[in-house]
Amino acid sequence: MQIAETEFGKGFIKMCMDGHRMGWHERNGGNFSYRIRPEEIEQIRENLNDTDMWREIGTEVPDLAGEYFLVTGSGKFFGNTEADPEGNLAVIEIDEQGRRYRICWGLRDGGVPTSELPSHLMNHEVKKKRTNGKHRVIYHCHPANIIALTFVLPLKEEVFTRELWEMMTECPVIFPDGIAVIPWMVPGGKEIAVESSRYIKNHDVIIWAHHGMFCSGEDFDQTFGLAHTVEKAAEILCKVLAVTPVKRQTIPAEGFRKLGEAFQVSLPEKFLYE
Ligand code: 2HA
Ligand code: ZN
Repeated sequence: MQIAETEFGKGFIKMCMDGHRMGWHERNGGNFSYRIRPEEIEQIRENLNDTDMWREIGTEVPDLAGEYFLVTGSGKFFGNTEADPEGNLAVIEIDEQGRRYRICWGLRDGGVPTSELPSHLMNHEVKKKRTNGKHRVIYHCHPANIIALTFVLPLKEEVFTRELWEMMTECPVIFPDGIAVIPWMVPGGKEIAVESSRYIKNHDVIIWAHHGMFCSGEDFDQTFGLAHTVEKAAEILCKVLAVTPVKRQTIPAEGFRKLGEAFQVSLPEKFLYE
C-alpha cells in the first residue's frame, strides 16, 4: 500500500495541512512525527527499502530501538505534503542501539528528517514509557499568539497555565497537567531535546519561549486539538491584554475546584493560587 493511502498516512498529511492552514507553519516552520504501529508497517512494507546508510541521531533513544516513524523533512514545507508526500516526508527506522536511523521511504529528491529529530525521538521515548505506549504523536508548530505571550508573561508554568485556563472554561479539562514553559534555546540538537524531555514526563504541552509549541498526544486529532485549544486560549488572552491590563472579572480559583469535581479531573493546587 502507498503511505498516502493508509489511515495513518492520511491522518498525518491531513494534520500537516490543517496546521498549514492555521498559519502555524510559515515556510518550513514546525515539524511532526508519528510512531508507526507494527501492523501499519506491514501495510507499507513493500514500499520500504533497507539500503540507506545508517546515520547518527545525535542522541540516544534505546527504548525506541527497532521502531519506525513517519516524520517531516528538514527544510520541507507542511503546505506541500499533500501534493507531494514522498518529496517532503520520510519513514525512518531506528537501529538496535537507538543511536542511529536510516531512511526507508520518502525524501525522494534528497534531504534528511526534521532538524528537531533529537527532540522528537527523546520525547517519544519518554512518552512511550510514561503512557504504556499510548502516545504516538509529537508535534511542533509556531502559532503566533502563544509565541506573543512569551514576550509578555513571566516564563513560569504556573502563570501560563492559570492565565490560559481562565480564557476558556474547558481548558483545564483539556490540559489539566498545565503547560510547561522553557526559556529561549537554540533550536535543533540535543540540548533543547533534553530540556523538553524533562518536562514532557508530566506535561503534554511545552512552550518554547519566542519560538513555538511542542506537544504530545495519543493520535492526530487529540494532539492537534490540544495545540488548537492552547493557541485559541492564547489568542483570547492577547485580545484581553490588548484592551486592558486588568481583567474586570474572571473564573476564580474556587471555580476551577468546582470544575475539577464536575468533570472529574484533578487540577494541581499550584495552579489555583489566589
Ligand atoms: O523550521 O520549526 O524548530 C523547523 C523548526 C525548528
Ligand atoms: Zn520551530
